[in-house]
Amino acid sequence: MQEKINEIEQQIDEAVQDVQSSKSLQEIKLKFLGRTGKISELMKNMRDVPPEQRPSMGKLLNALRQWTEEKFNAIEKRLKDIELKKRYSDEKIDVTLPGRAAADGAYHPNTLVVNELVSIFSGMGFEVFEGPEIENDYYNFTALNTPADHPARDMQDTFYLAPELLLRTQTSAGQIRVMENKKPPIKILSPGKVYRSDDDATHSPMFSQMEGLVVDKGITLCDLKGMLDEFAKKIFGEGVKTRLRPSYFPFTEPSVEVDVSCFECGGKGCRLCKGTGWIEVLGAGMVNRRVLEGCGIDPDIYTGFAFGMGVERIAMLKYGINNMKLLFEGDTRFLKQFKG
Ligand code: 2U9
Repeated sequence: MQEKINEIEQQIDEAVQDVQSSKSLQEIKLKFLGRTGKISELMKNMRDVPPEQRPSMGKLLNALRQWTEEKFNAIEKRLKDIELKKRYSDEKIDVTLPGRAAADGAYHPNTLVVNELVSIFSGMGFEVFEGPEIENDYYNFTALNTPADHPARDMQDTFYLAPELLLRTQTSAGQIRVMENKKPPIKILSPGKVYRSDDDATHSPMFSQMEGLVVDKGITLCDLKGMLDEFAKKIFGEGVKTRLRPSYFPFTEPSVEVDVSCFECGGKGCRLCKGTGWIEVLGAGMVNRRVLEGCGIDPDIYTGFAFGMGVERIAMLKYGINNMKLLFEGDTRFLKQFKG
């Protein structure tokens, strides 16, 4: 038996001589200490040993097992230390390197303008109302005093989805629903996308509008002018004045176009205002009495004013953007210039 033990000890010494990793050590360990390993086999053979020899044999085998376990443990510890050191050096990170900054986004100029407009008009008591982008003919045209033979209904201007269904051409369509459902006083602001079959250097088939509507007893054009003065100062600067020029819209009567004095040259005339000292920014007017009537509001008791503007136009003026297409292309080189 002693011979066998010596032989196994020698085999173990040889097997672990060149072991390089704790994984291969584990494989060697199994060969000797595993359930079917050499030492375990010897232990199983104890059954065949005469009873009087068992205690001394058992001692020898236990000593062999202990010697083997200690040997493997010592080698395993040494290999694990080496492996850990290697991992530390392989996975070393230089904590003094400057951090990689997270790329932060920027608001689109349209969003900046919409947020500013909502803030200005909320401050004046307007509530935001958003209607649907798919409208029917009644809300988009008929209720806005735009009869069936009106050129604005032309297939060339409007995207029809079905004979009665279309992409709204103005956000006023939604405001009709408010007037149908709510008694004055009404004071609402309607931001949103609108669609027109138009596509050239200054028109896009989809653009953003901001419309407002005020209906109450005794509302006059003076109220409109006063509110516009306030609005112009807030969005373009304190020194800015407004002027109204007569115009025509089917849904307002009288209708006006609103200019602001040029905030670039102070009104003396420059490239921005094309030498006129004035810049057109929006359309407005007193709500046509037929529109009020159609919504069940008595125009002899109530009057109202309404206004509408193109958000892209305001953004271009405010930020000096000379090409409208930049607002639709999503080019990050352009967009990142608007970081707050
Ligand atoms: C209701 C009744 C009337 C909204 C108005 C304008 C004048 C106007 C244009 C500006 C540039 C549209 O984006 S644009 O092409 N809009 O000039 N909009 S009055 O009038 C209304 C609104 C709601 C019930």
